[in-house]
Amino acid sequence: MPHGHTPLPYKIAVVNLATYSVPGVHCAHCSAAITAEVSKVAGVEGVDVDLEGKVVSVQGAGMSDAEIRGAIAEAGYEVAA
Ligand SMILES: [Cu+2]
Repeated sequence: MPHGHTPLPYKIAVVNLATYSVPGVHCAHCSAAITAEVSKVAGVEGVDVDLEGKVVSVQGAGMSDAEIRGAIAEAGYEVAA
C-alpha cells in the first residue's frame, strides 16, 4: 500500500487527439484546405487527413472542439461526426 500522497513522477503534457468524420474530403486540395484552416486553431499541433477514410485527425494540447469544427466548416466542409 502506498503511504500518503504520491505525486506524479513527471508532468505530463495534456495532449489531445480528436478525429472528425468529414465525408466531403476527396483529394489533396481538400486535405490542404482543411489542414490550413485547422492548423490556425489555438493548441493544434498536427493535422492529418485520411482521404480514404474521410477522417480528419487533429493532435494538440488544450484545443477547442468547437473551434476545430468551425475551422473545418471555414474550409468549406461539413463534419459528420
Ligand atoms: Cu478535393
